[in-house]
Amino acid sequence: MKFVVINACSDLGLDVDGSSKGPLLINKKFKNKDVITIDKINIKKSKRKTDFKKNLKYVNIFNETLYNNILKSVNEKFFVTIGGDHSISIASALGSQKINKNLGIIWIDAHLDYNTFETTITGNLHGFPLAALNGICPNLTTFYDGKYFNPKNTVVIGYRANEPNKEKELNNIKKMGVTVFTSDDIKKYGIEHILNKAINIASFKSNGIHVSFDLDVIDPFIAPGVSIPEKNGIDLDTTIKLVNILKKNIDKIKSFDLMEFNPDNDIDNKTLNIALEILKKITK
Ligand SMILES: [Mn+2]
Repeated sequence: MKFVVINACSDLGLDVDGSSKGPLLINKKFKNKDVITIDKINIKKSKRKTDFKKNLKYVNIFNETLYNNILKSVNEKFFVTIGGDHSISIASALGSQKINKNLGIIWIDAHLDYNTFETTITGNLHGFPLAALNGICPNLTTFYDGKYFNPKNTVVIGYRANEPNKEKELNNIKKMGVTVFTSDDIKKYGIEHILNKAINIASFKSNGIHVSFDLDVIDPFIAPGVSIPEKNGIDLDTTIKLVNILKKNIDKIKSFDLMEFNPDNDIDNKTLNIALEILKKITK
């Protein structure tokens, strides 16, 4: 199929380095003639424990650039955004929303990414994007003047409640009406059941779906090359099934993110190879 690839080279969304190098490594092996690269912003990034808005200004500058490039270059073509940390998906998803209007979203991730400045305990903005996409974090969407994603069409798949102090984030996401399927739900009911439900929810009365895939949804034993690994992730077989089901529904999917590949933490190119496999399946 015809598609545009966007390399989004930023790791400003967290105090761990490395994910900004992900896109170009993937792109060496995943070639396409239609490629846009948004370069890393070279600043000394904030990693201070007491900074609860880490690199906010530069995350916004990066996302505004990415968003404008999407509006300028993508038109109505299917596009794949390769990260980079997950704060980048604020721009890719809103770009797709602006183009396609009234999209639902499926957020495949070990984390909820639903923090706000009221709930964050790290100040790492890669933990905020889904909240921003539902419109409750306006400081991260200053460049955007369109409709946000409706929480009723918003689904998280693969969350595990490993982290401490997550009650507020979890309360917010439930209060907003987002559907959350955990990693345990997938193990209990099977990925076919869960993902088909998610597709129905995200596409209900919408014009299509933006899918955001965070590689940390996969068990770190299989895909160690991420910045914030969480144990009890999905296995390889489930990952392949998941991607095959997405492909089967590709007519509904308008855009796709592959996020959080961190080559610094990868072992024997395990994660790189899975990332390539996912991209090939989605775009073939
Ligand atoms: Mn994420």
